[in-house]
Amino acid sequence: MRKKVLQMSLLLMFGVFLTGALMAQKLTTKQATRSADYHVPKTEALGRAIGDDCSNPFLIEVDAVSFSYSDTQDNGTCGHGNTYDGEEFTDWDNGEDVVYKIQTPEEAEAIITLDGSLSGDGSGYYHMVAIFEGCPDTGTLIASANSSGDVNPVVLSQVLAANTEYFILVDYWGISEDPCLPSYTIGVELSADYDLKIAGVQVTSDNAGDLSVIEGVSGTVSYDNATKTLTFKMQW
Ligand SMILES: [Ca+2]
Ligand SMILES: [Ca+2]
Repeated sequence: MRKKVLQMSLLLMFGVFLTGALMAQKLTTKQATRSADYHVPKTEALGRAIGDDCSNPFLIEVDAVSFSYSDTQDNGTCGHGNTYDGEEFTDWDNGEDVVYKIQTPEEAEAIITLDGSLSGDGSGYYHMVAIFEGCPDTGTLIASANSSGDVNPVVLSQVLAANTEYFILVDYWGISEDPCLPSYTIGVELSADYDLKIAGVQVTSDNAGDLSVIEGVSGTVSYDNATKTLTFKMQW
C-alpha cells in the first residue's frame, strides 16, 4: 500500500514538473516570436498630453482609504511616446508608455490591476506595470510585473507609505510595426489593516466604518484610524 502511495506521489510530482516545464517552454516560444532589442524612438519633449510622462501624469487622487480607482484608455499607450526605456525591464519598456501619479494620506496596501488588450499583431500580451517612488527615470523602482507573453491581467500588490509621491508606469514591449499597447483598463484598490482587533477580528479600512458587522459587537461601533478613535453609540 505504502509503495503504491509513493508511486502515485512520484507520478504526481513528475506531472507537476512536466506541466511546469511545458508552461515555461510555451512562454519562451511566445516571447521568442517577439523581436528583441528594437526600441521605439525615445520621446524627449515633456508633457505634451496628460499621461505622457511624470511632468504631466494622470492623477489618482486618494482622499481616504479604502479607495478604488479605474481608468480605461481606448487608445492604450499609443500616442503617448516612449518616454521611459531603461535597463531594468529588458524589452518590456521599449514601447510607448503612460504614467499615473498616486499619493495616499495613510499607509495602505495597493492592488494594481492592468487589464491590457492583445498586442496589435495579435501574437500575445506584452504589457507591463511598475511602481516607482518618484519619477521612473530618477526615482526608485518599488515593484513591477509583466504579462510574459500570455498573462492578462497583470496584477501588482504593494504597500504604499503615507504622503509619499509614487508613479505607476504602464509600458509595452514595442516592435516597429506594433509600438504601443492598443487599449487597457487600469484599476487601483487601496485598503489598510489597522493596529486594532475587536472580538478577534482585524479592523481594516473596509470594516472600520461599521464594526457592528463583527459577531458579538452590538450598537453602532466605528473606528477612525487618523485619530485612533473607537466610537460606540449605545442604544438605551
Ligand atoms: Ca510616454
Ligand atoms: Ca517605454
